Amino acid sequence: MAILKSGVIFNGVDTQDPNCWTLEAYVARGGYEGLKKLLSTGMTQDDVIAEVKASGLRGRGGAGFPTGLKWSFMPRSFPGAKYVVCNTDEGEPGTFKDRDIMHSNPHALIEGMIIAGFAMGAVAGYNYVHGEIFEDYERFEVALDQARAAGFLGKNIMGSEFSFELYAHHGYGAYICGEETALLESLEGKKGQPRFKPPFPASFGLYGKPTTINNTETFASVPFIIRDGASSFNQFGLENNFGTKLFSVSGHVERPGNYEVPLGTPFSVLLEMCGGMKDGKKLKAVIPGGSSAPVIPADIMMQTNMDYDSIAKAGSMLGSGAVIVMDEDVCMVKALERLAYFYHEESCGQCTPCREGTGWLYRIIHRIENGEGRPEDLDLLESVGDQMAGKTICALADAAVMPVQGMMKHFRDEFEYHIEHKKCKCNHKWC
Ligand code: L3W
Ligand code: SF4
Repeated sequence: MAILKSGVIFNGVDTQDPNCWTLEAYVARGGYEGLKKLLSTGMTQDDVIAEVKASGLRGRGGAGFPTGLKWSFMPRSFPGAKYVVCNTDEGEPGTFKDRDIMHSNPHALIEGMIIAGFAMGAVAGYNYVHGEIFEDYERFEVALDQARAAGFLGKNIMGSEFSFELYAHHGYGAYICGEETALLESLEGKKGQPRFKPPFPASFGLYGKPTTINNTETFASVPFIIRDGASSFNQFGLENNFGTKLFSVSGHVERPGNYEVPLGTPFSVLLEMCGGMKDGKKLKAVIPGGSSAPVIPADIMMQTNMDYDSIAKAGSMLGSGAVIVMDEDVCMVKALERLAYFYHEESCGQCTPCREGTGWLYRIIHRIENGEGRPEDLDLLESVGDQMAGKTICALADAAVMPVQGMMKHFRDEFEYHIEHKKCKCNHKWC
């Protein structure tokens, strides 16, 4: 898997070295210097949060919420336990960056969580790992042991007054457990179903205590910010979109993989880094931020930069940074059928519009794909989507509707062709 050795998270990491993930290798490239700095220079909780705020780091799990602001929501003088939780429930179709962080640089995540624990006065942290990630979960456990043995975790960390423990928790592979409150339910040993928000986890989180949940990539960016300062982080990216971002590029490119580039990098440059289009085919469209993000046609995408604001302007979202590249041979009806099936399968079922709506979306698209579509089906898709979006407990229903809306906006003609001719416009032998 290709990872650029530059930027914030993979800076200096030789991913070809089988020992690049060890404590020794991490320390040799400046690891745990951020933690040492804050403990030895007398930085306060407010100082750390101010530095993270100044960096402009935004949540890398999908929503892009400002990290420093989220940390500042945690009550200061709460009498009981507070927690930090890492969301490594990486399950969004197209996303495979967080497991790579655990694979090649797990101590960056551990150090980031320790710093977060310090900043928010948490007694413990939990890393919730997707149930289908096995080897990297085990590696993370070993990295935790290494950090503990070196005195970076546990009581009186590095001889200071600060104590913090960190645990890994293996999920069972349900996509919905990547939704932060479903994750908390699952961590508590219950069925992983989202809670109503508010209250947000900052006031009512794990075991009802104040909790901050961030994505793996978000935590792994923090050691760099504390060690080198917010201004160093600001050298990457642009206003409102600072830092580097890991993009999981999949689909029809020559070299799929994770690429860490500054936010604001033109998509055309990212595509070039991936070796261009596979077999010299033409680019048809791109899903720029994981399966929930609306598709963007090639002509718009080639003019778009990879940052939160530019992708939003192009009518989609950066999400978790999963870039799905589709060539001229892709049948959009088939592609959407696959996505609709995923959301139907993964709905937790507690809200009627999502439980029933995801099923209806799938069944309508499935019959169009199978040459049994009716002329009124496209309006029906729209109307089902309208009954779902914004009407449920969590964002999964919206996530199921957005890809449909994107396809209808840009590739409606392919769906109309399927309905009228009862077959695919592209006429490929596999359609
Ligand atoms: C306190 C307030 N806290 C917001 C917190 C909130 C959450 C964060 C963002 O994610 C995205 C979606 C997909 N007081 C607060 C507050 N917060 N207001 O800020 O919250 P929100 O509601 O904007 O977003 P969200 O529901 O947490 C939705 C993406 O997540 N997604 C899939 C992601 C998949 C992966 C993966 O597989 N690796 O990350 C699916 O929905 O992009 O936009 O922490 O508590 N007033
Ligand atoms: Fe469950 Fe869907 Fe409701 Fe989310 S929107 S809580 S996944 S039924």
